Amino acid sequence: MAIRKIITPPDPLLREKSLRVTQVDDDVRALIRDMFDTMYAAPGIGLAAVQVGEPLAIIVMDPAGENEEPRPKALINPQIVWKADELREYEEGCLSVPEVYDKVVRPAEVRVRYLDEQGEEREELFRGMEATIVQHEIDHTRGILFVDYLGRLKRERYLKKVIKKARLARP
Ligand code: GNR
Ligand code: NI
Repeated sequence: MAIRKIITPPDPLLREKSLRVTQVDDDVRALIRDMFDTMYAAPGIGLAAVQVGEPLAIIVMDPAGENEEPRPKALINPQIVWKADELREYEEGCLSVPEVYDKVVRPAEVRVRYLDEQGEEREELFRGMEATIVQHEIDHTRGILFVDYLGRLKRERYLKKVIKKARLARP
C-alpha cells in the first residue's frame, strides 16, 4: 500500500498527453493499487495516473457515497466512443486544483471503451455522477483540467491561486 503525492500546477506533466498502456502487467496493477490508495486517502472519487506523476492512460474511480458499498473501477486506455446529446451540469473539483470548485457542463451519458485489469477489452455506459467523473478523468489523460472549460478569466484566476498557495506552502 502506498499513498503517492498528487501533483498540482504548474507541473508541466498535467498538460501532457498520457501514453497508452501496451502491456497490462503486474507493474500496471501495482500502480492501480497505489492510485486507489491515494484516491481513497485524499479523499477523492476519481484519479488519473498522471496526477501521481505517471503519464500513462490509466484512471480509477469510485462513485459510491459515504454510506454505500465501495464500487472501485479501474480503466486502462479509456476512450469515449459515444456521447449523449443531453447535457448535465455539476460542480466539479480536482485533487490537482485544490480548493477550487465550479460548474462544468458535459454530456450526461458516455460510452467508454477500455481495458480492464486483466487486459480484456470492455465497453461500458456511464451516466449521472459516473459520467461526470469518467469524463473528468479521461480529460486528465489528455492534459485537460476542468478549469479549462470555464473561460480564460476564471481559468487564469484559479490556476494562479493554486500556484500561489503551493509556493507559500513550500518548506
Ligand atoms: O474527487 C474528485 N471529485 C470530483 C467532483 C466532481 C467532479 C469530478 C471529481 S474528480 C475529483 C478527483 C480528481 O481530481 N480526479 O481527477
Ligand atoms: Ni481531477
